[in-house]
Amino acid sequence: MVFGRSSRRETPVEPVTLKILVAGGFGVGKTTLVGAVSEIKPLRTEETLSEAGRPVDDLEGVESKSTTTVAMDFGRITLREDLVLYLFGTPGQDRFWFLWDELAQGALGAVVLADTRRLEDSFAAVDYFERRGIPFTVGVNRFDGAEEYPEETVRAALDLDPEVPLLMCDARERESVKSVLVAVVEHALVRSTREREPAAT
Ligand SMILES: Nc1nc2c(ncn2[C@@H]2O[C@H](COP(=O)(O)OP(=O)(O)O)[C@@H](O)[C@H]2O)c(=O)[nH]1
Ligand SMILES: [Mg+2]
Repeated sequence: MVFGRSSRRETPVEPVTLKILVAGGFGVGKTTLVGAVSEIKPLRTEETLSEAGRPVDDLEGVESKSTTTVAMDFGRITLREDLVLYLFGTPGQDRFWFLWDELAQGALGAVVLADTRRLEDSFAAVDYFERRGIPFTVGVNRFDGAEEYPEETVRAALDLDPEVPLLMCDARERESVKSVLVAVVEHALVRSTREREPAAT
């Protein structure tokens, strides 16, 4: 059998794989987001909230939540045949902060999820990525019954740089989550291109 050029074209292209972090306060929808888009069964490390954890895990506003992510959520989504994202949900509680630096290694960018009823719970995540220069996009997860605020109000409350994308989203909806992830990738690529350009004289 003779192998011509055509057979070479059939060789599958190795996709580019990028690592994206999913952060934000406790109960903001990180596990839901990863589960909504992941093509593999999301690997979750949920632990039933124990009595011991109750005074620490602030459940106000998330009363129906009975499990908590102890280590992380992990999922995968193919955005295009040549572009695969690996999603890592960061643990929401302050007592697991020591895992963040480990998770952040090699990340292209991040999604910071926010709940307008408890915006302050996402301040720490915004600070974290700003301080480390990791490009991020804010996804405002719309919860039923949560008041809707204009984008500018949310931006001001989170003290976001004008260049940081902010999108309204629903962490339960695949297409909605995909739009947020595309925004993260685009924002990170624009920023890295700009950083590589020689400074104008
Ligand atoms: N109404 C509504 N509920 C949501 C949404 N996203 C998450 N939830 C619910 O909010 C709770 C906390 O979500 P979870 O993903 O566990 O939050 P995490 O702590 O950030 O991982 C769960 O009961 C979810 O079903 C959303 O967009 N809308
Ligand atoms: Mg979770």
